Amino acid sequence: MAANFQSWVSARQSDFEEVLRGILPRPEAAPQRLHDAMRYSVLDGGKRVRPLLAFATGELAGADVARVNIAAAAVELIHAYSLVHDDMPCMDDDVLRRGKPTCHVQYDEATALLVGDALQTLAFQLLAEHRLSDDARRQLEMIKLLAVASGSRGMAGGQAIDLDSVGKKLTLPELEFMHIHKTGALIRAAVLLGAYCGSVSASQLDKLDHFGKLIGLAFQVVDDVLDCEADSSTLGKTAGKDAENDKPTYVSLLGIHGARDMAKSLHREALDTLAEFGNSAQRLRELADFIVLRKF
Ligand code: GRG
Repeated sequence: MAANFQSWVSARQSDFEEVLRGILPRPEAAPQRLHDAMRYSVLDGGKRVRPLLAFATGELAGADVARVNIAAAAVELIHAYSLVHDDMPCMDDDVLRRGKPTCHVQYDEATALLVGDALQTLAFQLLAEHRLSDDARRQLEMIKLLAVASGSRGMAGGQAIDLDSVGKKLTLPELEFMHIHKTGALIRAAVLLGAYCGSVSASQLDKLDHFGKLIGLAFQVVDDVLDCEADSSTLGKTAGKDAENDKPTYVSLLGIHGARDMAKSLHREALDTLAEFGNSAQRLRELADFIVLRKF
């Protein structure tokens, strides 16, 4: 990672951590256990890939960083809720997340369920109570965008297909459909929300949307490869779960080399969609490189 990019990432991550600390309910406020568990599940962990994408498109679109902070926080809260629920016994039943015991292990199942519910509603509260665009209709579009990306036509729908696919053989288009929804929809939303906080033309928005779709899929292909190749301490979550759960993945369908090749070609295509942006898309290019070349 180039030094300049590394310092941009570190600065954005540490500023964003403070933003999240300020947004989440204070741990001493009632109900304390729920608030404590919400903070446990969101703070001090995660790569913050989705917020970083929103910051990069926000910079490209000349957005006010205070606005992007709120949009990025909304996406990250939805992401954190999805991880808490995904780890529960009724779904993936996992004990390790971000290098710590999962929420239901550290607290209890009912609390984990409520943490997810409360993080999700807090995300939409943020989008409704802060001004994110000078155009009120644009702000409503942003709320709808995140709702669709998170709901049954987005992440929750992808998760439903995922749960249903255990032990089944999916074709490549079926696997792609699942992941475009389960993982890709929120990544795409992060890219677009950052841009919506600023100003871009309709054709630039189309290009960013396409970039978000490609890099969201690349993220998942790499996730499948890492699940096979990396160990649990590097990942901060249990490695090898996909094979253990007999889940169809890019690796089970294409083999490790095929999956790596697919990630490379999605990466190339994603970079191509940014060609017209010149230097203003440099951070997005670097994030695309990070997403594809990451080791955790
Ligand atoms: C429960 C509605 C609902 C959805 C869950 C996102 C998801 C859907 C499940 C997570 C399971 C999983 C491992 C998905 C693969 C890709 C993914 C989202 C990985 C985790 O994201 P990272 O690597 O995590 O960005 P950090 O911890 O860095 O934020």
